Amino acid sequence: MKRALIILVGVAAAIALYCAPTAPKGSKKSPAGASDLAVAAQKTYVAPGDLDEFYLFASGGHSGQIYVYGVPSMRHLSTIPVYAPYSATGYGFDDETRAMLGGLTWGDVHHPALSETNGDYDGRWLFVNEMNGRVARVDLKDFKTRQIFGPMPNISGNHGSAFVTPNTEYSMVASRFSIPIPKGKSLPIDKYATDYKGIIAAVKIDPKTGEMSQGFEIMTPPFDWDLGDAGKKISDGWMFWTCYNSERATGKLEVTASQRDRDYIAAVDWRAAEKAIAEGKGDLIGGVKVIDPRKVPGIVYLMPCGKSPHGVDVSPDGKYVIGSGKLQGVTTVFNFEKIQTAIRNKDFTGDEDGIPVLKYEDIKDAEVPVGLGPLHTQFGPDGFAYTSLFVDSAIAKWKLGTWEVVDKIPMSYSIGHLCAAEGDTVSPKGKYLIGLNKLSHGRHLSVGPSQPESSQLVDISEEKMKLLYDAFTEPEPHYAQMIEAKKLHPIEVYPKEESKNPLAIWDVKDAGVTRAGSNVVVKVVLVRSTITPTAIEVNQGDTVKIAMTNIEQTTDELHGFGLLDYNINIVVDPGETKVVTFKADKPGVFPYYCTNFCSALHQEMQGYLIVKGKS
Ligand code: K7E
Ligand code: CUA
Repeated sequence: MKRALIILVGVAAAIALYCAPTAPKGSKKSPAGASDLAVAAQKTYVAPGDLDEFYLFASGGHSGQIYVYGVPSMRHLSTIPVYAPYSATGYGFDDETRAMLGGLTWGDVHHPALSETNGDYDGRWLFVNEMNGRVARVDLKDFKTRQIFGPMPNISGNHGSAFVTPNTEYSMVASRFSIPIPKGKSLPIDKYATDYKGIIAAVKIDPKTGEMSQGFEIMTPPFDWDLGDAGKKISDGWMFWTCYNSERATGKLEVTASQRDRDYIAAVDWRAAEKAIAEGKGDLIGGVKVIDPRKVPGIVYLMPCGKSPHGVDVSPDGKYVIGSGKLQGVTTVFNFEKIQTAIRNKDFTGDEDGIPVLKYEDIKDAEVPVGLGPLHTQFGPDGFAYTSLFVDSAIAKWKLGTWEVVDKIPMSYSIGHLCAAEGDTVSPKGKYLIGLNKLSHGRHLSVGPSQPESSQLVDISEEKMKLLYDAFTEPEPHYAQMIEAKKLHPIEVYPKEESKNPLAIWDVKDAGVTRAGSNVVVKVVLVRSTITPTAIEVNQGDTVKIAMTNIEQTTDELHGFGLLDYNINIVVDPGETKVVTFKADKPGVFPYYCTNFCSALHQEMQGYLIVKGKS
């Protein structure tokens, strides 16, 4: 802060001296920095009609959504609704997406995870967790949420996910909150240390379709599991998660859960867990097979780590596991081979409910003096690591192997996660790094008390990191994934030949109402510039199912169906069919109209639902 002030004062003086007549009021430009600003502008300028080099998929936190940006322009391209209704795309209004949301209308999204093949992003799916025990899959063919799996049994506060393994075998999950299991059982809080349980779990992913299903669960002491990362290359087959509150405390955790000097990183041999489950070694709890490490040893180990760690990150070669106490001034580099040796030699200092504890000194390679408040680490292509420092509000760049800190750049302000181009894969792309900051105050036009978050684009192509751009993003940017744009090939139209919905129709001649008792099915065609039929008559009390097909096969020709007073808002992409079912319980005449501006006669695209009263 002090340094920022000094710079500001210096800059103000420079403006006054040299460019008072030309600099816009409040400009922070200085003649000395001008060339840098010009370079930064050039590096981030994507000319009209040109395309960005990377996609950024950013967590939308408790908005429940994923935001898509182009990098380096940092332009917001689209919002992918996942856990909350989104009227812009009609998400959560039609039968299918409403069923997927399952009655919940919010989710707290934390960690998006792109699917991987051999540890590299393959551009097929994006998985993302939310706190209410769920993981969702977005298909990157059409950028649509296709599955929401969960809420999973026994898991409360699904923070430690949706990290995928190097060949997308699993999306890994860990509970932040411990509860008595199965869910639904209640026990007094003074039983917390002994009878409440944490859970580590794996969601199985079908390699062809991406469909998720229940994998396995492992019971743990009531630690608060925080974040994870899958091993890769030599550490493939292992999964790592940090935890705080190894004190098993309750109440004011900022005090009670900070008693010990160290918490843990769990090292989980997930192939061994898979095998144990296949051999029938799990206990059925809450409808799922759960491994109790007391009965099934050899699956989980605990690595002591600085107090209350947050992120844990595995280097691209899989050799190093990096994690640290979030109030420390150093980050610890653990050596995977040393971890394996210690496990083989049974070099343990004790156990936690049957889970062996390794010796810190035996498994660590280095403590890197990155600065205060290390949270998360990402990687470049050249052996450099980048660690976010919350307390210092900065990013530290350091070298793997020599453990030398070579550069630091301030972040405005209070960085949490950071995201480098493919920076958590086996082959990071370098070039860009984005600081996902918690505070933005004073760096944008004020928008009142609800301030946006700030995401700052940093150039990492040279020795020194350079700030390129400030972008302002929706809450809450916990984590993001940046992938080369050339890896994605989204479709822009659903081809008519692939239409599978039995209620789809492709000719206005087939549109109309059919009735079976009080069940009414309405087949609707949406095409420029008519909604056919233009009037629908039903009786009060009917169950009405409207199936609408947008028969356009042209990019960008979306149509909407807004039905006033019935809270129905559907958007149908070209070639898509959407179905909405509702009870026509209100008599009267209700206009429906196209909500997406589609043609010169868009305004004419309207009709009437007539609900005849009972008497
Ligand atoms: Cu915000 Cu990964 Cu949920 Cu760190 S988490 S900052
Ligand atoms: Cu269709 Cu506007």
